[in-house]
Amino acid sequence: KRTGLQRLQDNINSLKSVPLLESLSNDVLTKVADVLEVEFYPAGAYIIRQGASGDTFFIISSGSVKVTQRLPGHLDEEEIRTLGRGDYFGEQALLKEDCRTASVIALNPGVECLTLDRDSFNQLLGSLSEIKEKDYGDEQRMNRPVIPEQQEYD
Ligand code: PCG
Repeated sequence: KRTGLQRLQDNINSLKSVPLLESLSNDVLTKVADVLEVEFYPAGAYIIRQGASGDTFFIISSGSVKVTQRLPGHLDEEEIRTLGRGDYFGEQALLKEDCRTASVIALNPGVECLTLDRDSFNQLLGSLSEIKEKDYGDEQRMNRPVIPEQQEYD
């Protein structure tokens, strides 16, 4: 049977392989490992729904996810990118105290995430420049002209 201390050490070790967290001191990493929760999502599950409110930050510890966005003037959701082990998501709604700006969907055969709540995220990770300076290129995507095949004609 694994003790709490062994689990904490496992968590610290897996956090050390996350590029976002590379610059953190052992002290902060230990605090992150102490507060994080492990969550599992089956394939197809909406981990985040665009437009919903949310208070959770996610780091993928195994599996991959699909990020989709509804764009003005388009009927369907657009697939933006896929993210995998060591990638993170869900920081935008926490930084701006706003709604989720995209949907995130678990891919085959399921996804395991390390999650932090809003307060822990703000305290421990909110000041990382990688997070503050992240630019997904949403502006360009929103302002892109609608190409003819996607327009509807009478
Ligand atoms: P959040 O909280 O808005 O929830 C959806 C998440 O998808 C978002 O935070 C980002 O972490 C993540 N994401 C990944 N790629 C993109 C992208 O191109 N645009 C946006 N807005 N979010 C993205």
